[in-house]
Amino acid sequence: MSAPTLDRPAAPDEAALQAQFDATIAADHRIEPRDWMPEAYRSGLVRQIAQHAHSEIIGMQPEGDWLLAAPSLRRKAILLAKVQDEAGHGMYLYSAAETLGADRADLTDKLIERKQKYSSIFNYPTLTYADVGVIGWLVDGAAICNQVPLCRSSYGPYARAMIRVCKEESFHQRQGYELLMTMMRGTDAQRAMVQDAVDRWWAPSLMMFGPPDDDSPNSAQSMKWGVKRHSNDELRQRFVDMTVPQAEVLGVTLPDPELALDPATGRYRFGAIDWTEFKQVIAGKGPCNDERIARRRAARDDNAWVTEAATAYAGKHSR
Ligand code: BYC
Repeated sequence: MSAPTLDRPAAPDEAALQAQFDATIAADHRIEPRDWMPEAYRSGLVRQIAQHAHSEIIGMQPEGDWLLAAPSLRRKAILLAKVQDEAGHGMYLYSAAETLGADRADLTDKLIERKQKYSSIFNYPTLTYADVGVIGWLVDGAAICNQVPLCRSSYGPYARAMIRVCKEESFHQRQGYELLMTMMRGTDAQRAMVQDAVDRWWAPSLMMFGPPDDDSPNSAQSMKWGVKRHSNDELRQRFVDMTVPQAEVLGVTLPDPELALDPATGRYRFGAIDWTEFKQVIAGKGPCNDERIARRRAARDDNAWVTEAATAYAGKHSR
C-alpha cells in the first residue's frame, strides 16, 4: 500500500480490494456499482445481463405477432400489457448493465451484429393463438423458476431489477394458464390447438435453462460469485416438477414418453434433450433467428431519427 498523504488517503491495493470483495460475497451481502469488483465479475455480469435484456426485447416479437389477431378485445388488452411489460423488463436490465459501465446502444449493436446472444426460446414461431397461452404458461413459468433465485444475485442492481420482473412474470404465467384453461373448456379443435402448442414448446422450454451442468462453462464461477444461485440442471428439474401437475390439471400430455415420477426421490425423470438442436439455435440457425434479428435491426434503423431528435433536444436544454 502506498504511503498516505495529507490531502489524499492511500488507495488500497488490489489484494485488499479483492479481500473486501471476497468478504462481501462470503457474507452474502450485495456488490454495488461503486464497489471495486474483479474485471471478470464485471464482464461476466454484463454478458449475462445484456443477454437477459436482449431476450426480453426479442421476446416481444413472437407474441407481438398476435396483437393484431387476438380473438377478443379482452385478450388483445392483456397481450398488449404483457408485451409492454417485456419492453419494461428490457429497460430495467439495460439500466442494470449501464451501472457496470456498458452502453445501451453498444449492447443493441452487439445483439444485431450477433456478437451477443439472446434466449434460444424466442427463435421458434407462434403458429396459433394457443402459442400465446403456452408461452405464458411454459416460457414465463421457466423464466420464473430461473429468475426468482436471481432476486438474491450478488449484484445489487440486477437483484433489485429481478424482484419487479418476477412479480410481473408471475402475472404473465397466470394469464397464459387462464387462456389455456379457457381453450380446454372450448371445442375439440381448441383442445387440439393447445395440445399441438404444448408439443412444440415443451422441449425448447427445457432448453431455456441452458446446457447441462457438465457442459456449462460459466456456471461454476458464476455460482461461486453468487450471481447464479442454482445450476442449470437443478432449475430445469425444479421446472419439470412444478409443471407436470399443472399439465394434469389442464388436461394436456407433455410430449415425453420417459416422463415419470421417481418414487425414491419424489421428482420426475424426463427424457434426453436434443442438445444438437439447442446448439444450432444459439449459433443462429434456429427457425426464426434471421427474422428476429432483421426486425430488431429495422426497429433500430427506422427509429434512429427519434434518438437523434431526443439527443439534440436534451443537448439544447443542457446548454
Ligand atoms: N439461450 O455456461 P452457460 C424471458 C449460452 S427472458 C441462448 O450455462 P450461463 C422472457 C450462455 O449464454 C429469458 N443462449 O451460461 C422474455 C453461454 O454463452 P456465452 C432469458 C444460452 O450464463 C419475454 C453458453 O450458452 N433469461 O424469460 O451460466 C417473454 C453456455 O451456457 C442459453 C435469462 O437470460 C439459452 N437458453 O447460464 C417471456 C436469465 N442457455 O455467453 C419470457 C438470466 C445458455 O458464454 N440468465 N446459453 O457465449 C441466466 O440465468 C443464465 O445466463 C443462463 C445460462 C441460465 C441462461
